[in-house]
Amino acid sequence: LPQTDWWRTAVIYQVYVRSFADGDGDGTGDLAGVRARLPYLAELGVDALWFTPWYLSPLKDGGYDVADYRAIDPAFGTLAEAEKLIAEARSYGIRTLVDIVPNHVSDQHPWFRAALRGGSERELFHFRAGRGDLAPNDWRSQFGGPAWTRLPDGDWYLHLFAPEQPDLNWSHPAVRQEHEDILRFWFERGVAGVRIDSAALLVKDPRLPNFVEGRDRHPYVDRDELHDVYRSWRRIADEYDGIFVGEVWLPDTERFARYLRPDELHTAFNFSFMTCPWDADRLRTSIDETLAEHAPVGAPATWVLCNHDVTRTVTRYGREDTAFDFATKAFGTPTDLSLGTRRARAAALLSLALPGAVYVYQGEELGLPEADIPRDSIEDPMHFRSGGTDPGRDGCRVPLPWVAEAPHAGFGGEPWLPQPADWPSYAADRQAQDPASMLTLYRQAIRIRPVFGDGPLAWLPAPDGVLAFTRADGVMCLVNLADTPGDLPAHTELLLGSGPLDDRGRLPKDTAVWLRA
Ligand code: ISL
Repeated sequence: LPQTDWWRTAVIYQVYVRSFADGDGDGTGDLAGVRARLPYLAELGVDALWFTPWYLSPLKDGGYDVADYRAIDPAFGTLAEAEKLIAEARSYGIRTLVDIVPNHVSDQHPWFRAALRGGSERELFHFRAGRGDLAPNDWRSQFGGPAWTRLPDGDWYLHLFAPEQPDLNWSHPAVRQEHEDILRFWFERGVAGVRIDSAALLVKDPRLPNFVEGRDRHPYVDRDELHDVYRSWRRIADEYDGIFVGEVWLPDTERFARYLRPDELHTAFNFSFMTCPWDADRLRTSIDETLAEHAPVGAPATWVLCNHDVTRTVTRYGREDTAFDFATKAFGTPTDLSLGTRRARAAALLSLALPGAVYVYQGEELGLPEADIPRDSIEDPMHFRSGGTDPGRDGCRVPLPWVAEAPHAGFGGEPWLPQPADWPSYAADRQAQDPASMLTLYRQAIRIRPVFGDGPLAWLPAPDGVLAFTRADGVMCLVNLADTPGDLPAHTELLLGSGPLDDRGRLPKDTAVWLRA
């Protein structure tokens, strides 16, 4: 594969292995399933695959609870098979990214097991005495409930997520050393990049102050010491031509851009676009702010519509409130799927026309909706830690439908999460035959996308509610979010549309087109 700055314009497909394809019929997706579907991914035209954690794990948080980074979970396959998969993908021209989770490990990780036995390994975590019967401080877990769990011996340990995910102590040199070794381990195995989970949370104020006391400076988000960690990681990545994509949730654009300085992370997920409502002004502002914050540091933007933590795009856009917010996720929110699908198609053309890299979460190319998971099938710790009020994130993690006529829509065995009754209608084999399907749209868009080149974005004059921009001479992207149909510029050739024009050749509401003069 050519060693260019491929990551600046790449389309990267996110594989949630557990739900992608089941090669051995046990109901859990696995590496054999991915290998069998490499031709599908090649035909889709993606440049790289990002695998959510596939390492040995009790799967208390879908693999974001790692027990051993140097082993693949037996439910998914073996290390030898992962190496084979990386090589096979490369033979299709597809690069591989792995996911690392430096904020915490599984409570089954050998370090934490030794810490529980009372060893000096406790220094690798945050163990503290309580304040009488109270936890050492007032921090809350991101999944709900206190961020501290008490052991029978009276000590407490910190976990920003589930109790099965104890936080590591990043002031300890062994923690830094181990993660540098893990990076090398995977770069040596041919991966092209690494996604960094919860990248702004690792370092804690060593005093572990209450929130009230630490109000001027957040005690565990975006600490300055993080930049030192990422600078040393960057030196390792550079030895291998590897890249990073950071999961950095920070509303402050100036603080966000610090992670993207030339000697730190190459890229970070653009969550402002992912959470933005379907509104022309808001989208335009989000795009402009994104480009403006990336330009000074020379990092490419990324465009993300969905991932394994948030509501599926067609469902989000089919709701009255089209923004995404963890805090407002609720059971049974009404959705108009045909509206949501129309918008998701337009959003696909929008994101694939913007300057930078694009992330596509598995199943988005099939237009899958968020599934209603029966309460007794939910596995996500977010659901349980919320006391059952939050539906959690399983609704976007349902095993994919591949073959309409096959049992379990061709996923494999009885899926670990139930598939909705209409899942076969979304099957990849059916959509591949349908010129109007979401899959066909994604395939065409990824194929045609290079016409936009790598130039900057320039907005074109357009009526209210219409986004119109160009990047290469004569090539345009138009998205109509207004209530009325819009005229297309004269003397243009239609390269691709997210839906049909109306009978007078105008661009209908919630439709996008790519045009060439
Ligand atoms: O709380 C948040 C935003 O307000 C979150 O963004 C949180 O930091 C984020 O969802 C972290 O997600 C990642 O790490 C989690 C895991 O459960 C997710 O699946 C993963 O994407 C813990 O490892």
